[in-house]
Amino acid sequence: MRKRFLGWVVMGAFVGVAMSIFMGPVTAQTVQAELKRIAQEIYSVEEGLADLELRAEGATVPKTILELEQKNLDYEHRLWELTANLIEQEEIFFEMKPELFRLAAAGEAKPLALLIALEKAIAQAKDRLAAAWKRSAAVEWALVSAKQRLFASPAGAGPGCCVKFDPLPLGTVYHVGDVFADCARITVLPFTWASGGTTSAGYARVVASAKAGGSGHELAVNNVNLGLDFGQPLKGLTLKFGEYGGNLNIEVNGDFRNFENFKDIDGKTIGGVHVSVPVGGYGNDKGVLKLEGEIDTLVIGGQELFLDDICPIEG
Ligand SMILES: [Ca+2]
Ligand SMILES: [Ca+2]
Repeated sequence: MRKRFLGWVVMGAFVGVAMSIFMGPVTAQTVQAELKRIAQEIYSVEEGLADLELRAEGATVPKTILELEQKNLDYEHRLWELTANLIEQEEIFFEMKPELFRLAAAGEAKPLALLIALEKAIAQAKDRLAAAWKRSAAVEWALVSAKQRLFASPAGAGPGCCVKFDPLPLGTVYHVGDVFADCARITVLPFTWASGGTTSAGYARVVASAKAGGSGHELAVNNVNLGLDFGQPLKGLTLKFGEYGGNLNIEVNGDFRNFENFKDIDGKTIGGVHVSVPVGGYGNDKGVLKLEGEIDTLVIGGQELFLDDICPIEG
């Protein structure tokens, strides 16, 4: 009697499950549709991450790096949510499985097709999830490289090291906020016009135009300043310039000057450092700038300025 009763209960349960699978509020088809939606969302997250990876590879500014890190974190949160959604659907599907198995074993085509389709949908969603997480990791690696580039100790720093711009790829353009290293760490900064107004719209470009009087590559400085950090205070430095128009900026140890031609600062003391211009400096010419005295910080820039061979004075 007990056995028979149990049989009815089991049978009733089967009917109930069968009802819910094909007709109830949560059907296998609902699960299938939900899995499809989850997979599509994961795919769009992965696309967003692919875009993020490209941007991370080109990141040069701390602000951008932090923004990209925040975006990556947002995408990670979304992936966790989608993972939770996926597991939830998997659990609902798991409840249906015994009945689908039974119906499939009984030779019914539709439950078998559903069973296989749902298993496939889950596997595909997991594949996509794995690809998206891998992409998120790739963003992370690209950001690690960006930070290493940003904070690299200046290449070749040390005695006898000059900024020659020769190792920098020809045509590279740097904007305000960019940092690059060639012997010194060089930060691109806003420029102040003769009027006193400032601009952050300028750039510096690696060229080979032989306008500064050095050799190989030189830097064309167009309405930006360059902050030069040799990693230690200097006893002075010399640099070669070509100055073909507009005004110039120099700031030595925090002492800022805005002037027309290098000759204007010849013989002056700026930030406790003696300035001389032994060659050129009259505007529209090549020349040499010499700074003698302890330099802790140095910023220099112009409008149509070319720089090469920025060399610390040794000894
Ligand atoms: Ca050079
Ligand atoms: Ca000038």
